[in-house]
Amino acid sequence: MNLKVVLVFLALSLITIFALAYVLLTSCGGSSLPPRCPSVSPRAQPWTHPGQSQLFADLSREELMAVMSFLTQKLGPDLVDAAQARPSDNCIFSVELQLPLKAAALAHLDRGSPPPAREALAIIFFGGQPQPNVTELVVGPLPQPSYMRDVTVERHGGPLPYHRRPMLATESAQMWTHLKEVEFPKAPVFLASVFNYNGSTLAALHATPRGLRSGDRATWIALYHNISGVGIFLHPVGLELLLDHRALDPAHWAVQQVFYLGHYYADLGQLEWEFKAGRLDVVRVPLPLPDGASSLRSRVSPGPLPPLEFSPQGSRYSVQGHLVESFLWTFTFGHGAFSGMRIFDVRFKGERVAYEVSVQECVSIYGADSPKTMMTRYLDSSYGLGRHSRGLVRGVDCPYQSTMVDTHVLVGQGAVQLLPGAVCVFEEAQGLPLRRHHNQLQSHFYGGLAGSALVVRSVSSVGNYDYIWDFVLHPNGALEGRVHATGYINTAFLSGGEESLLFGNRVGERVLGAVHTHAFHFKLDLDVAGLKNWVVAEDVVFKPVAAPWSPEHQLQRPQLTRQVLGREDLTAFFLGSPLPRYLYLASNQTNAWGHQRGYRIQIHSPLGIHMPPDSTMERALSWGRYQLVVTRRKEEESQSSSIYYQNDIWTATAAFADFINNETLLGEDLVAWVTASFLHIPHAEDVPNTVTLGNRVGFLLRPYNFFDEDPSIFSPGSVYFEKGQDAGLCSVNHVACIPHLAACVPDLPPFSYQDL
Ligand SMILES: [Cu+2]
Repeated sequence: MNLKVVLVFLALSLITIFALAYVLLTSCGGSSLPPRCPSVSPRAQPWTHPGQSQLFADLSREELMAVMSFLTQKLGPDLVDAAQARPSDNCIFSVELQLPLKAAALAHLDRGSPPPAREALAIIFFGGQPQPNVTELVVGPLPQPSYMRDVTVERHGGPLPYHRRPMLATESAQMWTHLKEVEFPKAPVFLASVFNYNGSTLAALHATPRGLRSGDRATWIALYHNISGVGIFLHPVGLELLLDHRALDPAHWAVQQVFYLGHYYADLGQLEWEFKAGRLDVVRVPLPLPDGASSLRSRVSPGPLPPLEFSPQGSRYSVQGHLVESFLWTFTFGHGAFSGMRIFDVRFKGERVAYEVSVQECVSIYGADSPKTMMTRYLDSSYGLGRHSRGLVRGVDCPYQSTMVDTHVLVGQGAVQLLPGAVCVFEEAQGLPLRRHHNQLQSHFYGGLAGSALVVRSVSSVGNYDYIWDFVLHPNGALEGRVHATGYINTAFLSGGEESLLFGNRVGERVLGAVHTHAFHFKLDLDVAGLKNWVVAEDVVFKPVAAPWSPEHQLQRPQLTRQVLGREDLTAFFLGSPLPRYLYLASNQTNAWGHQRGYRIQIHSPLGIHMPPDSTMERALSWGRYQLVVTRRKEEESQSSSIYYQNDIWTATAAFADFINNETLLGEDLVAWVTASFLHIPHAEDVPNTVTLGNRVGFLLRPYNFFDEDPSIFSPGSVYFEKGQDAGLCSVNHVACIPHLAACVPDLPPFSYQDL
């Protein structure tokens, strides 16, 4: 053996020793830690399939920018960025997706026709024209627009007068400037000594509508103490001003009246004068403390972590662009910038159940003894339910491992705004069996399925309130829509009289939690086994019957009533009128048992008056008259509310009530419209925030003879074992595998947040 061979042999031995030592060391280290679970927090993937339908996806940043540059070119050089626009300027107020016509969308989805042109709807404020107006333009085709079409008259029956326009941030800022620079200097002593006003410690909240008749733009503005880090909503100081801001030149704006502690004054100058003369009763309101009752800062140090949900074997859904797919469901989600959350082309096991399920409007109506609060009827679509969908917080707003999806909006400013993490998609473990049975009669067995559902969620933070919108898809084919209200309540100054308590509870030293209603309107464009559907109502009546085997005895026997509701007037169920306990949309297809395949509509909403019919504002909110209406679907009846109603609530140009004109519903494409609402009498426990628990309403769409049996029996998570079997064996009972399959460390994404 020569030296060369010995050296090679030695070198190989050393390498082997090091390799063995490395393997031993790493495997020891590895055995002390369970392995990482497969990646279980799918990131939203971009749209990559060129053939895949993108019909309902919100406009991308690139598309929004393309529309902006096209319009900027077409509409001329005097366009101003909406973020800087004065009322007398021309500006592009908003750009969002123009939904395709349903016939064209279905031709593409179901029959392979080319997709309809992707289009945008742009709303233009023409404050600089001789006849100031709002104009709606459809712009297309995207991504390279070449045409625009004025749709204002076809949609609104005529031109849109300028006073109906939603507020720009600049107008609101200019109103505050007017108060600070023109009005407040009239009462420096009063403001400083009664409210500790130092130039920054007051902030404004507006009542809407802005006036008492069409054409008005005069807003009651209430003042609240403003301290950094604390919601202003719980700190009214009792002073309210009525500012007329109808003139396009802010130099002509003027405060018309001032309200303080139950009395009305011409302006702040009069208050100052009476205060200095010692003739004014005042209530001095100290500045709130940064960590006082209205603060959301934690009052204790963090304790052990709450329970955490995770999917040990990886997620059971995927998100690509706006398309969500699970082993049972597929749908596309989106946001109307104003109307809010919506889902389209919802399919269970490949079969379409709904074409569109969407939020339409979110209203709250207030009462109190101050002018600002008694005037308030917020129509939140005007502010923008989609536009105000702000970043969700992992682990609080959505389960920690949710898929967070960014959206883009273009409203009230010329630049595209990114809303990071505005939507989350997750699978919700419900902690409740969807079904179970423990059998003890004759044979002994157990069968069950843990409840879990696929959820898409966004939260609209509109002013004081936060509305949590969920569409929830269950493994038995049921589809749920629900909204929870949380956030700060709106309050009024408690002026002291017993009468104040007619309008709510006292929730602070001088704070009235003002009574209000929350009402939500949903559109359910169901396609139950095809487009041709019927409305069927079923219930039960008790009929006396002589017992056949003993005719001298009478039984009260329940029997079914079944009625096809063939016209719109029969399917408009007023609030408070009894709704058939079973109401469903049926197809002319039948299931294996010969029954019409159907989907049942259940509404979860307490009953109560919405708005008296003789109110001049009622027509604009006429959807709230009804718990449920089924109408024939029409493109020109695509939305039940309008962003122009908030600032002209007396002129409902396309009132929902007019959709109901007794048309036939037999074998037509049908839309169900659902109102869900609740009364809120704020109480001590609404401070600092209203809790979601109990403040939830919504609807449920459930299969009714749609299938031949409960489809959840095919769920891969079903559990069955019987007497004599060892339920602890993984081969017998899937749940017994959990300690092995889930013996891994959750692969949690790092926490980040970019929306403050
Ligand atoms: Cu409330």
